[in-house]
Amino acid sequence: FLLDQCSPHNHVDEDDGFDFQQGTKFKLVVDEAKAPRYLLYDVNPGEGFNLRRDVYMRIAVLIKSLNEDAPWILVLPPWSGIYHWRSRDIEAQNKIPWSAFFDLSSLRSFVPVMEFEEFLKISREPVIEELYYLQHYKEGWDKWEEKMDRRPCMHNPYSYDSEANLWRGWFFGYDRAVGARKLECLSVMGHAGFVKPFLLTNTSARSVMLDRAETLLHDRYGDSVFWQCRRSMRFAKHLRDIADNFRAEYLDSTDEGDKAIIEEDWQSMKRNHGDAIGGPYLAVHLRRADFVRAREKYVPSVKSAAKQIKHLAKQLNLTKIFVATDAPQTEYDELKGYLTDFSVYQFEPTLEARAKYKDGGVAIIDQWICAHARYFIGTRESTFSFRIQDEREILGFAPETTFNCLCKKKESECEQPTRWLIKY
Ligand code: GFB
Repeated sequence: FLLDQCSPHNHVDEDDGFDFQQGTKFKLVVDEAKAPRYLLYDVNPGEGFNLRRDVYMRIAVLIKSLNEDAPWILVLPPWSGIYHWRSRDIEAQNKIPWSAFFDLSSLRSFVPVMEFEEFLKISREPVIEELYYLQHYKEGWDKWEEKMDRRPCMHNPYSYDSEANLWRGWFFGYDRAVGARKLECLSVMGHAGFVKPFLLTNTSARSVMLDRAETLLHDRYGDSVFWQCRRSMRFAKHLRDIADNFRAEYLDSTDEGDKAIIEEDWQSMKRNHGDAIGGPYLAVHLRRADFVRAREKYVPSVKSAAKQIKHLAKQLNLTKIFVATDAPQTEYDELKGYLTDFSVYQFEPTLEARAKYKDGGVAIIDQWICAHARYFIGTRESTFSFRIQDEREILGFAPETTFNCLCKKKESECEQPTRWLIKY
């Protein structure tokens, strides 16, 4: 049983609150009959930051629904071994808590969440009771229907440690410091909410982990609950502050001037399209690196991207261009070389800043700057660009300034992003 603090009666105690980041106190309310259960999850190891944010939303919406019946807490998977976070000149980027990137009190006003370290602290032993490895159906499918079955594992990255009687595996980079008591593979085809009855009735384990949680789909992509969850995913204040200072210093962009004021509480922030006008710059998200190969059909050459950017900046009468990119320096220099008529900016952190905020923090700073531009153009099919688009919806930009992507070639038109408009 995981909760040491469990007492026989309802119990709310300031002093028993666990200390989270920035002095936030988490009040643990324990009712023995209804002691909370813990849901953990992980995602396919190769996936990037913004795809992982998307999976968080699927699971957070599931947690919200579970809490209508019984108290469940979402244990946030630490950030470890993320494929794209490769800066070699800083310390290994492992076991990073969510508070490094997100405002936890804001997440908590949607659903109860806790860091994995907090979960370990309140656990008697570093053990997850039940682990379900989600997989597709071996035989594939002809007709889509929601279903779930216990099946032999088609691929099993865990191994059994018979001395400890535990399943060992990656566990967010904690490896052998953590184990699972039981492991099963579940073939599943369905929305995240579909596993709710299973969690409520087929298992009574105090802690349950779903690995390969990206197998589950969004319950209702784009509805008002989806947007509540998305609005609650505020970036950590220390990262927003850095981006805001950069905007003010180089891009003549302030919240007041841009008509993009942030309310303290996301729940009271409601904007109409066109309320925000943004700072006087064009922001571009130019996804390169592995995307050049993975999305060869869509990603333009640097030269072609420059042509499109130039054309757009002229059309919009904007002289400043902010570029967020994962391109190597040589490609960025090439791009700048084509844009000599404009002032081109990139957020270039010092080594010290990168060591402190990590590649993930720098990516967030880039996203936040892009979110405040008068006009944004991103890379087709990149979830990094999608998350900037959502941010602009939350701030109240006109959709035509947001849902734009570069085409393979300047000369050919291409499909533009779906306009997933905010719903309150
Ligand atoms: O965020 P993400 O899932 O977006 O993964 P995609 C891309 C990662 O690359 C980001 C870095 O999380 C950043 O770490 N990155 C990309 C950037 N663009 C920028 C940028 O403008 N600025 C900074 N600072 N960093 C999918 C991946 O990526 O692409 C999949 O999730 C796979 O795993 C696929 O790799 C090909 O949706 O673009």
